[in-house]
Amino acid sequence: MRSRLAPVVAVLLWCGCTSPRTPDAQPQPEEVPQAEAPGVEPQARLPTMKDAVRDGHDPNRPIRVETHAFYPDGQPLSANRLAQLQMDEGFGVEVFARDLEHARMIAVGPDDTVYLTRPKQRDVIALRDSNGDGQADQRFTAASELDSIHGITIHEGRVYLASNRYVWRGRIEADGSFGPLEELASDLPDGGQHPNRTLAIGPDGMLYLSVGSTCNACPEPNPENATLIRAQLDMSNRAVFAHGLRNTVGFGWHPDTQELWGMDHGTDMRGDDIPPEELNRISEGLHYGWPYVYGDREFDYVTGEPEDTSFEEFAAQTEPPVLLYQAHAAPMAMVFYRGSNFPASYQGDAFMVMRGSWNRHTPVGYKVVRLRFEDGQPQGFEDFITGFLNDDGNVHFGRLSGIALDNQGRLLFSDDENGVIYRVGYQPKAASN
Ligand SMILES: [Ca+2]
Ligand SMILES: [Ca+2]
Repeated sequence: MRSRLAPVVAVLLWCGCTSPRTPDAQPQPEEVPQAEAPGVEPQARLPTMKDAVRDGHDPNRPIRVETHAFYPDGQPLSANRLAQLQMDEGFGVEVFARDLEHARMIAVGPDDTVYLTRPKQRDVIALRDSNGDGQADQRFTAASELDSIHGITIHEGRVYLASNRYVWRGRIEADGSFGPLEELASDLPDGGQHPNRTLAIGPDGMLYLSVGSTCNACPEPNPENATLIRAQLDMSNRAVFAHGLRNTVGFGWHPDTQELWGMDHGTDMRGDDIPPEELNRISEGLHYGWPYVYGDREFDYVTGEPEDTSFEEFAAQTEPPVLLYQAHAAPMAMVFYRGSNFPASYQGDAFMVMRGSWNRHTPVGYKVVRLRFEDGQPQGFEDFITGFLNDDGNVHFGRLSGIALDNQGRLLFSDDENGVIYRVGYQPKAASN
C-alpha cells in the first residue's frame, strides 16, 4: 500500500505574462494547483513534466508545469475563406448548409436527410438537398426540447440520441420526421466537464456509448465515468466496456477487421506537448490509463499516483495507445470510409475532425485529418482539409466537431462556431475548382 503523502505540487506559469499570446479566458481551474506551497523548492530547480517522465521522478516531489491558454480569433465564413481551404487533388468542398448555430454531431438517414444535433438549441434538425445542387434547401425540426442533446446514430430505421443523462430511440418516418422518442435511459452519470455523449451501434448489434470524465484529471467515484459503455439496443444489460478513457468522442469499427478504434482527448494543463492525443484499439475490459498514465504509459506527475498502488503497478495493467497525435488538437467525431465516391485508396481509412487547441502557445488542430489503414492496421495521420486556421495561428473560421458519410460516399463535417455543414466530394475532372 502506498499513499500520497505529499501531493505533487505543480507550479503553474502562465505565459500570458511573458508571451505575446495573452490568455483571454482561464481554463477550468478545479485541479489547477496552487502557485507555491510552503517548502516547495524554487521554480528554477523543479523538474518539468518532461524531465520527470524522462528521469523517473519521485512522485511525491513537486514538478513545474508551464502551460498556455490561447484562443485564435474566430472569424465568419466568407467566399474568400472558403477558397483558402486546401485538400488532396481532385477533392472539392462546398457549403452544404449554414446559419445552423451550434452544429455538433451529424447522422445521415437512408433517404439522404442529414440530421444535426444542436445542444445549445436543444434540438435535432433535418436538412435536405431536394434539387441536388449541393446545398440544403429544406429544413425542419426533427426533435426539440432535449437538454444537452449531442450524440446521434441511425440503425435499422431508427434514430438513437444521447444527452448528458438520457438515451432515446425513435422510428424514422417516411417523411424523415422522428416518431415518438422512447426513453431508454435516464440515469447516465453526470457529465461535469464532459457532458457531450456520443453513441454508435457496433457490428455486434450492440449500442456503444462514450461517457467522458467529469473533470480534467481526477479519480472518478462513478465507475461509468471516463468509459465506453456497451448495452443492448434498448439499453438493457448495460456494462462498462472499456475504462480509463478521458473523453473518446470519436470511435468506430474498421470495416474489414471489425476492430474498435477511438481517439481519446488528453488531459489539459500539462504543457504544450503533454499529453499526446491517443488512438486506442479499444477492447473489452481493458483500462486505457487516464487519469494516472498517458501516451505510452507515461506517469502523470500532476495527477499523482493512484491512492492504492504505484505508478508502475498501475501502468502495467493499462493498455497503451497504438498511435499518438499532437497534444491539444482535440479529436472529435470520426468515421471510417466505406463509400463509393472517393478513390479506392481511401477505403477503410478513417476521417476525423480536430476541433483545435486552446491550451497551447501555438494553436494546432482546426482541420480534417485522414488516418490511413493498411491491412486493418493504422499507419499514420495526414492532413485532409486544412486552412481553417491561418498561418500565423491567430485567426480561425472553423471549430470542427461532427463528421459523417452520406449515401453517395461524400463526407459531411460540421463547424459548431459558425454553424456550418461542409460537404466534400471527389471529382477528378474538376480538380481545378
Ligand atoms: Ca439544394
Ligand atoms: Ca491512455
